[in-house]
Amino acid sequence: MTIRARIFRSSKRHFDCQRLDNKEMVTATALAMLLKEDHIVVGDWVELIPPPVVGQEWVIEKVIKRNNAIFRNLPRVQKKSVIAANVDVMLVVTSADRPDYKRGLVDRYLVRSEYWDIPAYLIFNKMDLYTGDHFDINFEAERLKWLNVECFEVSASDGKYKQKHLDQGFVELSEKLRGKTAILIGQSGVGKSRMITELSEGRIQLLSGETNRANKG
Ligand SMILES: Nc1nc2c(ncn2[C@@H]2O[C@H](COP(=O)(O)OP(=O)(O)OP(=O)(O)O)[C@@H](O)[C@H]2O)c(=O)[nH]1
Ligand SMILES: [Mg+2]
Repeated sequence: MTIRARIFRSSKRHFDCQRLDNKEMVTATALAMLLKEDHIVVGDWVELIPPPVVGQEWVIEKVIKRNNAIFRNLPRVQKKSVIAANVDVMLVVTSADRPDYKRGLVDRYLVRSEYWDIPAYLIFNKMDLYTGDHFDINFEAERLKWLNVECFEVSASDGKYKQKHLDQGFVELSEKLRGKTAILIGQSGVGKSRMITELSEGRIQLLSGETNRANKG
Protein backbone atom coordinates (compact mmCIF):
# COMPACT_ATOMS: atom_id res chain seq x y z
CA MET A 1 0.00 0.00 0.00
CA THR A 2 1.29 3.45 -0.87
CA ILE A 3 0.55 6.77 0.80
CA ARG A 4 -0.11 10.00 -1.03
CA ALA A 5 2.05 12.96 -0.01
CA ARG A 6 3.18 16.35 -1.22
CA ILE A 7 6.74 17.59 -1.66
CA PHE A 8 7.53 20.52 0.64
CA ARG A 9 11.28 20.69 0.20
CA SER A 10 13.59 19.02 -2.22
CA SER A 11 17.31 18.52 -2.29
CA LYS A 12 19.27 16.30 -4.63
CA ARG A 13 18.27 12.99 -3.11
CA HIS A 14 16.09 13.70 -0.09
CA PHE A 15 12.60 15.11 -0.03
CA ASP A 16 10.47 16.43 2.81
CA CYS A 17 6.97 15.16 2.10
CA GLN A 18 3.71 15.88 3.90
CA ARG A 19 1.40 12.89 4.11
CA LEU A 20 -2.11 13.57 2.88
CA ASP A 21 -3.73 11.24 5.44
CA ASN A 22 -2.36 12.66 8.70
CA LYS A 23 -0.37 15.76 7.58
CA GLU A 24 2.79 14.31 9.14
CA MET A 25 6.09 15.34 7.54
CA VAL A 26 8.41 12.50 6.50
CA THR A 27 11.73 12.39 4.67
CA ALA A 28 11.92 10.17 1.61
CA THR A 29 14.35 9.15 -1.08
CA ALA A 30 13.17 8.33 -4.60
CA LEU A 31 13.46 5.44 -6.98
CA ALA A 32 16.51 6.09 -9.17
CA MET A 33 14.49 6.51 -12.36
CA LEU A 34 12.57 9.37 -10.73
CA LEU A 35 15.73 11.24 -9.84
CA LYS A 36 16.37 12.44 -13.35
CA GLU A 37 16.64 16.18 -13.77
CA ASP A 38 13.48 18.11 -12.81
CA HIS A 39 11.65 15.00 -11.96
CA ILE A 40 10.52 15.84 -8.45
CA VAL A 41 9.96 19.45 -7.40
CA VAL A 42 8.26 21.37 -4.60
CA GLY A 43 4.48 21.04 -4.93
CA ASP A 44 4.54 17.65 -6.62
CA TRP A 45 2.11 15.01 -5.39
CA VAL A 46 3.76 11.61 -4.96
CA GLU A 47 3.03 8.05 -3.87
CA LEU A 48 5.22 6.89 -0.97
CA ILE A 49 6.15 3.36 0.04
CA PRO A 50 6.38 3.18 3.86
CA PRO A 51 9.68 1.96 5.34
CA PRO A 52 9.74 -1.85 5.63
CA VAL A 53 11.31 -1.56 9.08
CA VAL A 54 10.90 1.35 11.48
CA GLY A 55 13.88 3.65 11.11
CA GLN A 56 14.46 2.87 7.43
CA GLU A 57 13.58 5.33 4.71
CA TRP A 58 10.35 6.13 2.93
CA VAL A 59 10.63 5.81 -0.83
CA ILE A 60 8.90 7.84 -3.52
CA GLU A 61 7.52 5.35 -6.01
CA LYS A 62 5.59 7.59 -8.37
CA VAL A 63 5.06 11.26 -9.23
CA ILE A 64 1.45 12.20 -10.02
CA LYS A 65 0.85 14.11 -13.25
CA ARG A 66 1.17 17.87 -12.65
CA ASN A 67 -1.66 20.38 -13.13
CA ASN A 68 0.86 23.06 -13.98
CA ALA A 69 4.51 23.91 -13.50
CA ILE A 70 6.62 26.96 -12.91
CA PHE A 71 9.63 26.72 -15.14
CA ARG A 72 12.50 28.60 -16.66
CA ASN A 73 13.59 28.16 -20.23
CA LEU A 74 17.22 27.28 -20.72
CA PRO A 75 17.63 28.27 -24.38
CA ARG A 76 21.26 27.20 -24.63
CA VAL A 77 20.44 23.58 -23.88
CA GLN A 78 16.88 23.87 -25.28
CA LYS A 79 15.30 22.68 -22.08
CA LYS A 80 12.81 23.73 -19.46
CA SER A 81 13.94 23.77 -15.85
CA VAL A 82 10.93 23.13 -13.59
CA ILE A 83 11.00 24.94 -10.24
CA ALA A 84 7.62 24.14 -8.66
CA ALA A 85 4.40 22.34 -9.51
CA ASN A 86 0.65 22.40 -8.86
CA VAL A 87 0.44 26.08 -7.92
CA ASP A 88 -3.09 27.54 -7.57
CA VAL A 89 -2.30 31.23 -7.66
CA MET A 90 0.57 33.59 -8.31
CA LEU A 91 0.82 36.67 -6.09
CA VAL A 92 2.49 39.51 -7.95
CA VAL A 93 3.69 41.71 -5.10
CA THR A 94 4.35 45.40 -5.71
CA SER A 95 5.02 48.23 -3.32
CA ALA A 96 3.68 51.77 -3.15
CA ASP A 97 7.11 53.12 -2.23
CA ARG A 98 10.71 51.92 -1.76
CA PRO A 99 10.80 50.41 -4.37
CA ASP A 100 8.29 52.33 -6.51
CA TYR A 101 5.47 50.62 -8.38
CA LYS A 102 6.67 49.59 -11.85
CA ARG A 103 3.93 48.93 -14.38
CA GLY A 104 6.25 47.39 -16.99
CA LEU A 105 7.52 44.85 -14.50
CA VAL A 106 3.97 43.98 -13.37
CA ASP A 107 3.02 43.32 -16.97
CA ARG A 108 6.04 41.09 -17.47
CA TYR A 109 5.00 38.99 -14.46
CA LEU A 110 1.45 38.80 -15.78
CA VAL A 111 2.73 37.46 -19.08
CA ARG A 112 4.46 34.73 -17.11
CA SER A 113 1.26 33.89 -15.30
CA GLU A 114 -0.39 33.29 -18.69
CA TYR A 115 2.60 31.30 -19.87
CA TRP A 116 2.58 29.07 -16.79
CA ASP A 117 -1.22 28.88 -16.86
CA ILE A 118 -1.61 30.09 -13.27
CA PRO A 119 -4.07 32.87 -12.32
CA ALA A 120 -2.51 36.00 -10.85
CA TYR A 121 -3.48 38.36 -8.02
CA LEU A 122 -1.90 41.79 -7.88
CA ILE A 123 -0.90 42.82 -4.36
CA PHE A 124 -0.40 46.53 -3.75
CA ASN A 125 1.74 46.36 -0.60
CA LYS A 126 3.18 49.14 1.61
CA MET A 127 -0.05 51.07 1.08
CA ASP A 128 0.65 52.80 4.42
CA LEU A 129 3.24 54.75 2.39
CA TYR A 130 0.98 55.55 -0.59
CA THR A 131 0.69 59.23 -1.53
CA GLY A 132 -0.76 59.01 -5.05
CA ASP A 133 2.21 60.97 -6.45
CA HIS A 134 3.85 58.10 -8.33
CA PHE A 135 0.91 56.06 -9.56
CA ASP A 136 -2.86 55.93 -9.33
CA ILE A 137 -3.94 52.69 -7.68
CA ASN A 138 -7.52 52.98 -8.97
CA PHE A 139 -6.34 53.43 -12.54
CA GLU A 140 -4.08 50.38 -12.21
CA ALA A 141 -6.81 48.26 -10.62
CA GLU A 142 -9.22 49.24 -13.38
CA ARG A 143 -6.81 48.32 -16.16
CA LEU A 144 -5.98 45.02 -14.43
CA LYS A 145 -9.66 44.17 -14.12
CA TRP A 146 -9.75 43.95 -17.91
CA LEU A 147 -7.01 41.35 -17.71
CA ASN A 148 -8.99 39.35 -15.12
CA VAL A 149 -6.44 40.07 -12.42
CA GLU A 150 -7.85 40.61 -8.92
CA CYS A 151 -6.24 43.40 -6.92
CA PHE A 152 -5.66 43.72 -3.17
CA GLU A 153 -4.63 46.76 -1.16
CA VAL A 154 -2.55 45.84 1.90
CA SER A 155 0.18 46.78 4.31
CA ALA A 156 2.16 43.75 5.40
CA SER A 157 3.83 45.69 8.20
CA ASP A 158 0.65 47.21 9.65
CA GLY A 159 -1.86 44.60 10.77
CA LYS A 160 -4.49 47.28 11.35
CA TYR A 161 -4.32 48.81 7.87
CA LYS A 162 -7.73 48.94 6.21
CA GLN A 163 -8.04 49.37 2.45
CA LYS A 164 -9.09 52.86 1.32
CA HIS A 165 -9.10 52.65 -2.47
CA LEU A 166 -9.99 49.09 -3.50
CA ASP A 167 -12.72 46.66 -2.48
CA GLN A 168 -10.32 43.98 -1.32
CA GLY A 169 -7.66 44.17 1.39
CA PHE A 170 -5.69 41.83 3.62
CA VAL A 171 -8.72 40.05 5.12
CA GLU A 172 -10.12 39.24 1.68
CA LEU A 173 -6.70 38.10 0.47
CA SER A 174 -6.21 35.71 3.41
CA GLU A 175 -9.68 34.34 2.85
CA LYS A 176 -9.10 33.71 -0.85
CA LEU A 177 -5.79 31.97 -0.18
CA ARG A 178 -7.16 29.54 2.41
CA GLY A 179 -6.24 26.00 1.44
CA LYS A 180 -4.47 27.18 -1.72
CA THR A 181 -0.91 26.88 -2.89
CA ALA A 182 0.48 30.28 -3.85
CA ILE A 183 3.80 31.58 -5.10
CA LEU A 184 4.97 35.12 -4.58
CA ILE A 185 6.84 37.02 -7.22
CA GLY A 186 8.10 40.59 -7.16
CA GLN A 187 11.26 42.64 -7.04
CA SER A 188 13.51 42.77 -4.00
CA GLY A 189 12.20 44.83 -1.11
CA VAL A 190 8.49 44.89 -2.00
CA GLY A 191 7.69 42.86 1.14
CA LYS A 192 7.29 39.25 -0.01
CA SER A 193 8.91 37.76 3.10
CA ARG A 194 6.95 40.08 5.36
CA MET A 195 3.74 39.10 3.54
CA ILE A 196 4.42 35.40 4.14
CA THR A 197 4.87 36.10 7.85
CA GLU A 198 1.58 38.02 7.99
CA LEU A 199 -0.39 35.50 5.93
CA SER A 200 0.87 32.64 8.10
CA GLU A 201 -0.07 34.64 11.23
CA GLY A 202 3.55 34.62 12.33
CA ARG A 203 4.08 30.86 11.96
CA ILE A 204 6.60 31.37 9.15
CA GLN A 205 9.39 33.84 9.82
CA LEU A 206 11.76 34.36 6.93
CA LEU A 207 15.09 35.84 7.82
CA SER A 208 15.20 38.91 5.64
CA GLY A 209 19.00 39.10 5.81
CA GLU A 210 19.38 35.58 4.50
CA THR A 211 16.88 35.87 1.68
CA ASN A 212 17.97 39.37 0.71
CA ARG A 213 21.52 38.22 0.31
CA ALA A 214 20.47 35.61 -2.22
CA ASN A 215 18.26 38.29 -3.75
CA LYS A 216 15.46 35.82 -4.13
CA GLY A 217 13.01 36.34 -1.29
N1 LIG B 1 6.13 50.63 5.49
C1 LIG B 1 6.07 49.35 5.13
N2 LIG B 1 7.19 48.59 5.09
C2 LIG B 1 7.08 47.31 4.71
C3 LIG B 1 5.83 46.72 4.36
N3 LIG B 1 6.04 45.42 4.01
C4 LIG B 1 7.36 45.21 4.13
N4 LIG B 1 8.00 46.34 4.57
C5 LIG B 1 9.44 46.51 4.81
O1 LIG B 1 10.12 46.45 3.56
C6 LIG B 1 11.39 45.83 3.70
C7 LIG B 1 11.54 44.70 2.70
O2 LIG B 1 10.62 43.67 3.03
P1 LIG B 1 10.92 42.13 2.69
O3 LIG B 1 9.75 41.36 3.16
O4 LIG B 1 12.25 41.72 3.23
O5 LIG B 1 11.00 42.21 1.10
P2 LIG B 1 11.20 41.00 0.06
O6 LIG B 1 10.25 41.26 -1.05
O7 LIG B 1 11.11 39.70 0.76
O8 LIG B 1 12.69 41.28 -0.46
P3 LIG B 1 13.76 40.20 -1.02
O9 LIG B 1 13.82 39.07 -0.03
O10 LIG B 1 15.03 40.98 -1.11
O11 LIG B 1 13.26 39.79 -2.37
C8 LIG B 1 11.49 45.37 5.15
O12 LIG B 1 12.22 46.34 5.87
C9 LIG B 1 10.03 45.35 5.61
O13 LIG B 1 9.88 45.57 6.99
C10 LIG B 1 4.66 47.54 4.42
O14 LIG B 1 3.53 47.13 4.13
N5 LIG B 1 4.84 48.84 4.79
MG1 LIG C 1 12.47 38.17 1.05
